[in-house]
Amino acid sequence: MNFRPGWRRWIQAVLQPEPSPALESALSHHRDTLPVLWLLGKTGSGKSSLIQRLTGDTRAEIGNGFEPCTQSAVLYDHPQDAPVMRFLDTRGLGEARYDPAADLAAASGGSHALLILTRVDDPAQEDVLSALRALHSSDQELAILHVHTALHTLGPSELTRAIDFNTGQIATALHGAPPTVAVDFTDPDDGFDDPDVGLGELREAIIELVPDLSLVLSRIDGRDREESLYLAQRREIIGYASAAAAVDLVPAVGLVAVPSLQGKMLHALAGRYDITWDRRIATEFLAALGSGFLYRYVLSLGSRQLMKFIPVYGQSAGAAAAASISFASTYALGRAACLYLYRRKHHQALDPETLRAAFIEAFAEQKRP
Ligand SMILES: Nc1nc2c(ncn2[C@@H]2O[C@H](COP(=O)(O)OP(=O)(O)O)[C@@H](O)[C@H]2O)c(=O)[nH]1
Ligand SMILES: [Mg+2]
Repeated sequence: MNFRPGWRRWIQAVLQPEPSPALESALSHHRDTLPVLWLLGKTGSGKSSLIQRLTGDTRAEIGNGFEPCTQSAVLYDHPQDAPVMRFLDTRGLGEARYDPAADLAAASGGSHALLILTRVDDPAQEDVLSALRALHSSDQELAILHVHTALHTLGPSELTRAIDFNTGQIATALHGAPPTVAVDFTDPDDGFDDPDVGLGELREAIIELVPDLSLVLSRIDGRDREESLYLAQRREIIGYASAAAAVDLVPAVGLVAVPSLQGKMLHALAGRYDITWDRRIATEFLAALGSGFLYRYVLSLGSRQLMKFIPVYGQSAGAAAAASISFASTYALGRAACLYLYRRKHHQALDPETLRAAFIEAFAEQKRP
């Protein structure tokens, strides 16, 4: 006998997420509100490399996961299945017959920040400059960062001059000097001490432009192997959590949308640990947390009394969504699942107290001071 209202339906939706057109449409709307970083630079300036280093995702190089946006611009969701941000890669700049008008219109409308990429060994930036002049005269308000790439291609004596030259050209076109960072993303086989020169500064500069991205771009090192593996899944967990918070605001989507997303997340996470998420494992995981615990933290309306522990997911998700219990509970469920899956994969025991502690720590983690 179970006296907890909604429990059975919640469990059912977690165990067997149902495809729903209303959910899909809410998710697609949510995607459209995510922060977009627009990359503008000539072909070969390092746009794909930059996406790859920021996301750790090799798809950027291969070209999978791109969704055509205009004839030459592509949108790239990261992480692919539960995105927290999008990149708009305008390709073809600097190539013959490329007309940037459509890309400029698409990019300047929906972007939260513009990253201009120039190679230090390439002073011929006329195509970038004319795009920027067009942007300037369109009166678009856009946060801008100028990224100098391929540092090691010049020796120290030429480097400063080259950087100053490109910095000056860009500032003139924009009628103002944007902040700059310099990077060198080299192939580890190239033998440089640091194949990711400037990556930390780049992350910081982007967070400065788009504070919403601090939760996803900040780098945290794991204290042990288990935590490092969890941190590798964290962006995807945040993606599901913010999607859950967003769909929670859409009454028509119904009460099963959030548990369906939570179920999908658990399924996806299990795959990352090479574990097949089936009914038996799911039930075992939920049983380890305990129905009373889950009821209190995940599904009870009364859990809204825990609001003071709720993380705030930036401005873009909207104040109401940020205040949603759905974000915190989905996030914490993801964290607990990673611990559970890790221990299971390595045939290590896990007592319910430790599992619940991981859940509660994640739940409280984002609490603002
Ligand atoms: N040395 C160096 N090479 C880079 C850097 N960024 C990109 N490259 C190389 O330049 C080439 C073009 O880079 P890619 O990221 O595909 O440029 P995209 O056309 O703007 O997407 C590739 O061979 C990269 O390995 C960099 O910062 N330093
Ligand atoms: Mg590219």
